[in-house]
Amino acid sequence: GRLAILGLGYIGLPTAVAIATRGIDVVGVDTNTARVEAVSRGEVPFIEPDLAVGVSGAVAMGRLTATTEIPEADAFIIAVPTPFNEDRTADLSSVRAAAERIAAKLRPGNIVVLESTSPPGTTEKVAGWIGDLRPDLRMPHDGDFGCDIYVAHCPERVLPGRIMIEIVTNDRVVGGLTQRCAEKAASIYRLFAQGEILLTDAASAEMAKLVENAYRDVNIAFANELSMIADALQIDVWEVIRLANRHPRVRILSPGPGVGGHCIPVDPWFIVSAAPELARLIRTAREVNDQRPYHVAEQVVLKAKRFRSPTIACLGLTFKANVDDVRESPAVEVVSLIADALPDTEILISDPFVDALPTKLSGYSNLRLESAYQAVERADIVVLLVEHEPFKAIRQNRLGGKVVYDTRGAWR
Ligand code: SAJ
Repeated sequence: GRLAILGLGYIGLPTAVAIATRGIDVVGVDTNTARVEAVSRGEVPFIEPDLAVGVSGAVAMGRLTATTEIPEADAFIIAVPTPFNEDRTADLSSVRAAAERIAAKLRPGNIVVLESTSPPGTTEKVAGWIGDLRPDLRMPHDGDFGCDIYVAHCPERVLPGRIMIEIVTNDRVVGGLTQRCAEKAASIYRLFAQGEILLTDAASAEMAKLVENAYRDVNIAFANELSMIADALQIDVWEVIRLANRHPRVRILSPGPGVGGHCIPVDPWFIVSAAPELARLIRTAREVNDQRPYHVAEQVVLKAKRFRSPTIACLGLTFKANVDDVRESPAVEVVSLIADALPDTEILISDPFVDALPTKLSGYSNLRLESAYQAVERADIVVLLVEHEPFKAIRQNRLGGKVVYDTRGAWR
């Protein structure tokens, strides 16, 4: 058998490796030629533990190839991004383009799985888009007498930084447009998933994925709100959380400078736009978390006002610890807000996972990337934005005499 995966990103590439490693021929398809060339050479275009060795191995064995063209295959997995539009509805253009490109190559018996996080009803739409282009094929919605193409949703749910582990160990939800579609799609995941495979309908699978991320968002918002309340009451939020978490049924997450990544800040909006009147808590959580960078930047500016010409060190730029991903990073947002508010203040930025300033920060003349050592050494104010492992190891005596703002509670 041969499997095609559309999208060689954080989900598509690890999935390709997981399946290729099981002895299946996998063709990775991406519209980005640079990425296709990198993968063809056995290289990984981003940092993720254990992925590099997986890709180079799978390519060397000849099990994984990459191309910009859709091949013929027995099964197709769509793992392209689903960003959101200005009005916070899902932008399905990449999913649609992928479905339409697959359509031309489909043969009876093929399986199409959507892995991209999508609003309820998207899997149905995928089948519709394909059906429109291929009236010769019976699609799942065409009736009760079986179909030629099996369409299902199997949302990815791996955690960046732990993708190669979780892709194998996580339970998987497989939602089919029909029961048979779910069973067919499940057969792909049985190849490599060691967790349980849970069969359901497509809309439930779509919703389950959104709910997982909304759940986390709401819980982080709870912690972030607590942090602001505690600050106002001059109580140490970390101490409060540490104590409350000793209750057998309480598990409060950590406050931070905001919620980043391309999933948690986006997915809850798909629920809000599906049920705007009802999704009140979910919407508010989003707003609380989106507001966090402003609050953190404001606190830093207040601290800076105590100095005549302070130097500020901002440690961390990525969206969370120990990854190299700066997209939708609240740390980047905080830095740009501080730089806007204090245009004459020297701001030293350090991040062991980042070697150039992200575009959003490249226009400021008062920003500079530095080693953590230099940044801390020279700063009057040290702001910890991401609890990267090397930052946690910074010795407390090096922070002595400086104003320290630890947004992650890592130096407690
Ligand atoms: N964060 C906090 N406090 C916390 C936990 C996280 O401020 O206590 C922040 C992080 O710093 C980061 C953001 O939240 O900015 C999100 O980080 P994360 O580690 O919670 O999640 P992601 O975005 O890396 O991955 C999530 C995961 N979803 C859940 O845990 C429910 C992952 O399993 C999903 O596959 C992924 O989204 C996705 O792609 O949807």
